[in-house]
Formats: sequence, C-alpha cells, structure tokens
Amino acid sequence: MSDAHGHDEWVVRPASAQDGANCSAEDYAALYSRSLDDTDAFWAEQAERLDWITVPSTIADWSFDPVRIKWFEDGALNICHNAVDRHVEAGRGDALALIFEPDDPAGEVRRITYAELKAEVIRMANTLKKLGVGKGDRVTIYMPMVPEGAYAMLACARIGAIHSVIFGGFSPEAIAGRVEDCRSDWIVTADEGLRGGKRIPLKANVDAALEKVPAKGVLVLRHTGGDITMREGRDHWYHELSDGVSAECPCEEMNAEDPLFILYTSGSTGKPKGVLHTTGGYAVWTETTFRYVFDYRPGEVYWCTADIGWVTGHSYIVYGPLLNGATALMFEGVPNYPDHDRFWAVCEKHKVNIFYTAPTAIRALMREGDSHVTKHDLSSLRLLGSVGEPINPEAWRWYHDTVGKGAIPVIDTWWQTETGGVMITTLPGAHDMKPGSAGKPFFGVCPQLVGNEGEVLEGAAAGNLCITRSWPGQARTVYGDHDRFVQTYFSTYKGKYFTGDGCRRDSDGYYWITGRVDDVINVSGHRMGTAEVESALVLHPKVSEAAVVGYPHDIKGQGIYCYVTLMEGDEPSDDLYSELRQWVRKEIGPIATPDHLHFTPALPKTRSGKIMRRILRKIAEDDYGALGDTSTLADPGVVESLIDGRQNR
Ligand code: 6R9
Repeated sequence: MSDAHGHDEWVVRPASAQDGANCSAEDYAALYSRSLDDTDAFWAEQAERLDWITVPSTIADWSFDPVRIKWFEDGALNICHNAVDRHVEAGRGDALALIFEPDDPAGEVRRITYAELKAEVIRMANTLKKLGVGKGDRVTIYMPMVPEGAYAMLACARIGAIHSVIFGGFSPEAIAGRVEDCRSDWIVTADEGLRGGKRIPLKANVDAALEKVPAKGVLVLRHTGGDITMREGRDHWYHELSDGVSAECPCEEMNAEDPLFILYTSGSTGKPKGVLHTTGGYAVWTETTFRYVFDYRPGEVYWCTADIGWVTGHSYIVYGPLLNGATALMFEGVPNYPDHDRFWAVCEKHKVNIFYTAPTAIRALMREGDSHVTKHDLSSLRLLGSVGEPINPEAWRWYHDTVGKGAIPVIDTWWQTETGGVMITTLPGAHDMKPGSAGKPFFGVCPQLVGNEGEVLEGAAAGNLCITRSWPGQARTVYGDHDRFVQTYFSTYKGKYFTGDGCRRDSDGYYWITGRVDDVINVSGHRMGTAEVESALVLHPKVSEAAVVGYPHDIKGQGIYCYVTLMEGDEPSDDLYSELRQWVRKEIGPIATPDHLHFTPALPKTRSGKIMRRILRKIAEDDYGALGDTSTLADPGVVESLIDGRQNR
C-alpha cells in the first residue's frame, strides 16, 4: 500500500528469528525514555561496559548555542585497550577478532585472534614510535582493505596519535590537500592495493602527493610486491622497520575529550572538512550502537562491506565490533569480482550471520538476477543492514525477500560522519520495519523536523532534519576551523544541529530520509560536494565556469551532472568531453568522475550573479515543467537554450 506521498508503508513485523534479541519493544520504550529523562545515569551505565583509567564523574556537558560539546569530561581511558587488550585480559584471547577475505577468492584467508591482534597492534605502535610519532601527532593512513589498515588505526589510538584515514580511491591531489590541512608528518600506506583484480598504485599516489607537501616519514606495507620507489631517509618498509621492536607497548592514558581521529568529508562549500571525533564519547557511542543495532551475539560473524576510509568502516568494521569483542570480516575486494555473486559466496564461505552494506551495492546486484544469490547457502544470515543513502522500497524488498528469504530483519541505519554512529534505525526484535524508512531514533537521539523558516513541525510532517540534543558520538569540531563547524551545523537553525538532510515523519513516528537539501550529492553512498567537483573543473585551462548538480541514477542513487562553460575561443568536442571527465577523476578520484557533461555558453544566474542551481537540478532531472520562479533570472534565454541542449542530446 502506498500513502499520499507515494511511500510504501508495507509493514514487516519483527521476524521470529529475532527471538532472544537483546532489545524488545518494551525494552526500547523504557531505555529510550530513560536516555532522555535521566541522560547522565543512562550514559554512565552504558559507559560501565568499558574499562576506564579514571571513571568519569561528569557525563553530559553541552550547549548548541554557544556550541560546546563535552562528554565524560573528567574520564580517562584508552580505546585501543578497550577494543583489544580488554578482551585478552578477560581470557578471550583465542576468540577471532578479524577474518580477512582477500580480493582473489583463491587467495589466503587470514584469521586473527584477539591475542594476535594485540601483538600486531603493538608491533605497529612501536614501529610508529620508532619513526618519531607521539601523542597528539596526526598520522595519515592510506591503505587497502587489509588488516594492517585496522592495526594502524588501533596503533595510533594506542599511543595517542590522531589518525586521518584517506580512502584508497582518492587521488594524489586529494591526499596532499588532506595531509596539508591537518599537518600530518607521517603516512602509512602499502605498495599497492588490489580491487577486482586491478592494482591500485597507493605508494605512487603518495609519492605524487608528497611532491606538493612535505612529510617526515612514510611507512610502507608490502602487500602485492609490486614495483615501487622508496625514497632514502623518508620511506621505510614496514617489515624492515618493525623487525625487532619490543612486544610491549603500554596504552597511553587519554582524556575522554582527547582527539581520536580526523575524517575528511565533503560539505556544500569549499574544501572537505576534517571532522574531529574524540575518545570517550565515540567509544561509548560505537560500543552501544553496535551492541543494540546489530544485536550481536558472541561467536557470530559480522560483515560490513564498507571501506575503512569511510566513517562506516571506522565505526562498524573497526571500533564498534572490536569494542564488543565481535568477529568482524574484512573484505579487500568488490561485489562483482570475479562474478556478481561474490558477496553471497563470501557469506556462505565464512558463515556470515550479520551483513551490512549499501543500497547502491544492493541495486547493482539485484540487476544481475536472483540466481547469483540462490546458488549459495545463506542460511547463516540472521540480520541484514543498509547504510549510506535512502534505500528504495524495491531494493529493500529484494534484499529482504531474496537475500534474507523473507525470514530475517532488514535494518536501515541513518547516520553521518559527524554523528559518529547510528542515529535512526529500527532495532531488531523491537520494531516493525517499513521498507524505505530508517525507523526510530536510537537512545539519546532527539530528531526534530524544521520548516524553512525555522518553525518546528510536529506529528506527521516533512522538513529539514535537525537534532536538538547532543549525543556522546557527536563530532566536536572541524579540525583547525571551529568557526566552520559552528557555521556549518549550528547556524542554519539556532540551537540545533542541522544534518543537511530532508526528512518526513509518519504518523507512527517513523522517519523517512528524503536526501540532502544542501549542495552535497550522494554518489553510491559517498558524499561529494558539488563545489569540489566545480573547483576541479575550473582548474582546467579551457573551462571558464562550472555548475554541478546531482540527478537520479538507477544504480548510484545520484549521478554527477556538470554544466560547463568554456573559455572564449574554445569549442566543445568529444575529446574535450572525455578529457574533462578524466581531469576530474585525476583531481579528486574515480568516485568523482562526472556522469554527464553539459556544455553551455552561459549558466542561469540571478541579477546578483548567483547561479540558480534549483533550475539546473530540474533540467538535469528532465523536469522542465517545474522550474519554479524564474523571475529573478538575469537572462531567461539561458534556460531555454539549456533545455534545448538537453532535449537534442
Ligand atoms: C554513514 C554515512 C551521510 C549522509 C547523510 C544522508 C545519507 C546515510 C542513510 C542516508 C538515507 C540512510 N545517508 N545513511 N540516507 N538513509 N540509511 O553514510 O555517512 O558518508 O557522512 O554520509 O548519507 O544524506 O547525511 P556519510
């Protein structure tokens, strides 16, 4: 059944497979109320599952106007101790922490116990120390999806260094910008990465980045054995430098509010922002959300298909699962190599119980037909999750019916780099599911829908999604630019955190995310600032002006549509079309490759010179009837010629 908005309200009851789930409907109601009514006591209790060097006596201390966010302020702990050593000390050293499935299905699977993880993290930590890395230093991690990537993150956390992981698909330019922004002197990388049988020149990309910015040291993991150049004095092989390091490395005592990591993410303006997370709140948030959202049970195999270069990999491959003593699978490859059944083959091979992926992957695999799924024994699966972008009901149904055989829950988890962990989701065992809806707020989360004039919308309504109270996993600042943090998230609606997403709430109190309302597009679940693509385009000598918008794309969710004005005397051509696509790819990385370029002699502007993106979005969507108010256009003829250009394609 569809409602007036065309949304599918098909309700799915909690599956019986969820009997024994750690949170029933009654538990949820009680815990949610308590998290709001007795916030300090609630979070102090959740925090008790962790080891603290100093147990915090203050819990929440925050204000959104002026902006000041602190949690567990006088507490001290080390998150690496909690994710690794704590389990070994509790006699669980033989339990599996990580299972590594390589890109090549015939390659060697690695199974790493918590005791081995501890030894590996210590080896990495002592190697970083040998390079000169200390507490508070920024370390850039540019790694393939191999366990050493997780070791590097945990090693930084162990010695109090701040990690900044950069997705392995980013270009040298993007690396240089991020290294420079956080003034990171050290980089951990590998010779090459492997994805879908292709080699990714990680070290060569780092070399190119370091032509532009200085670095004191580069630590290189030998992974593929590919040919690379090592610069004397700067570059060190991990296997050489780590040889003979001590097997002991104490965990640094960290204040709860000491920085843990920086993660760059795209915004609607300017360069990517270095979102900063701190130690105590993030630890409690990822531990608690993983525990309840994934309803993890000891001995189960959990697989999140994200990359550690994104926040999902940080919170739900590394920190959340390991803080819970879970077994997390790390997959180096891609969903369609060597064939479209790879995800399901891996689920069968490792008897995966909990599987967490993105709608873009689900849509791409759905298109290849059911036989890729049905030929595998997926009876180990108990829970399916989705993250990264709105999941369309059709993809949800396929995931639920074909992958989950209609017998297990699908949770749709809404959250952001800035939120540190899941904010809105159905909880297995507690909530009915509605395909396409993220569900209900997690403990401590207070969503609010706000109209464009800032008016609060009650009951069933649609508006801009804000969060009115702080939660432990909230980002604390933008590294080196606190004003930008305040400006970006707290100035649109005073006293509230603005997510940048549009959202509808139905009469059952379920939230339906409708997508970004700012100039951020979501390409295959990856955030891309239109401004970033525009700046890359205008760097090209033949480009005079560019305006970039998102448009609906069957597989990627949104595609990248670029309007381009050329310099006087330059003419559009097929060669230039491909050249500009390659150019953006090189400037930012393959995920930013434009899907469509639209050459135009001019862009629609207001008389004050502002590009009218609203109109450009409509044209890219082929929605010419709904251009809205065009009365402020400086030259209405521009719009007509754009529509002509679109129709004559
Ligand atoms: C975790 C992550 C955040 C943006 C967010 C929203 C979109 C994420 C979603 C979703 C609808 C979901 N988003 N999960 N939209 N339903 N379940 O993806 O973080 O990369 O920072 O992106 O992604 O638009 O604002 P990040």
